[in-house]
Amino acid sequence: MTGQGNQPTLLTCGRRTLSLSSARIMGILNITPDSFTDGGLLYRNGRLHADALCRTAEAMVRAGASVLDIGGESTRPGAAAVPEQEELDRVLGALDIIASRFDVIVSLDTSSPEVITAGAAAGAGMINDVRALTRDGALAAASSSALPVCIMHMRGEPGTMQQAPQYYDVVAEVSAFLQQRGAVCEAAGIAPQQLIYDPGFGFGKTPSHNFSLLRHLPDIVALGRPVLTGLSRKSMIASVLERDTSQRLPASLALAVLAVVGGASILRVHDVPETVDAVAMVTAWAEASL
Ligand code: YH5
Repeated sequence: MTGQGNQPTLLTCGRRTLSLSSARIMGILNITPDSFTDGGLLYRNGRLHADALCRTAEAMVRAGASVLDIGGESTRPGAAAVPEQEELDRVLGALDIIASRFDVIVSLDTSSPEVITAGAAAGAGMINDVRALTRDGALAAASSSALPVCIMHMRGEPGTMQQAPQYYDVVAEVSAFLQQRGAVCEAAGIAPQQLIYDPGFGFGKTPSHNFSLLRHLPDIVALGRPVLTGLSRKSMIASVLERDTSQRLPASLALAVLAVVGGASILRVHDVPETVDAVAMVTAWAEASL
C-alpha cells in the first residue's frame, strides 16, 4: 500500500466517482493571463482561447488525468485581484467547454462562493480552495454542492505570504490547521468522506518548511483524509537547483514520486503524461509482493 491506510477511498464527484485506490493525477489548467508557469496560454486579452483549452485538456485526459483543475484567479504574489464576474466568466466558460467534450472530473480552483455554486450547477466535480473555504459564504456554497472539497493550508494571503514565514513546528501546525478546518467544514455539513487535505506547498513556507512537510507527509496522511499535493514546478525546486519554471520537470517528477511514497492520493501537476508514468512505477513498486 502507498500509505492510505483504511481511510475512505471513493469520492463522489457529482455524477462521477473517483477511486483513490491508487494515486490519481489532477492536470492544471490556468485560465489566467499571468500564471507563473504558462501565463496567457489559455486566456489572453480578456478572452478564453477555446482551441488551446480543448487541445490541452484532451492531451491531459488521453494521458491519464483523472481530474482537470481549472483556475481563473492567480495566486501569484502581487497579482491583481480578479473581479468576481471575470472569474465566473473564465471558469464557467472553461467548464462548459471541458464538460461537454471530455469524460473527466472538473475541479474548480476557486475561493468564491458564486463560482462554487454556479460551477457545481454546470457540472463541476470537485472544489479546490487554497483559502480553505474562509471567504464569506464559501462553506455554505461548498456544503450545498455536496462535491468533494480540497482544503489547503496557507499562511497569510498570496500577496504577502512569502515574507519570512515562521513556524515552531511546521508539520504540527499545518496538521492542526487541517484538522480544525476539517472540523469546521464538517460542522457546516460537508461529509467527512468528501474532504481532502493539502499541506499547501509554497503557500507561506520557506523551502525548508516545504521539504519538512514532504518528508513528513505520512503524518498528514495519518489525519485520515485523502491528501492532495501541489509540488509541480514550484519554487522549492529552485532552492536546490537553478532552474526556471520550464526546466523543472525532472525535479517535479522526483517530488511526485516522493509524495506518492508518502501516501498522497491526488497529485496536482502541469506535466500529466510524464507524471502518470512516474506514478505507475511507484504503484507497481508499492503493490509488489513481499
Ligand atoms: C496547491 O499546492 N497551488 S497555484 C508557483 C510555481 C509553480 C506552480 C514558481 N493551486 C496549489 O501551482 N491548489 C496552486 O512556480 C493549488 N494545492 C492546491 N490544492 C500555484 C502553483 C505554482 C506556483
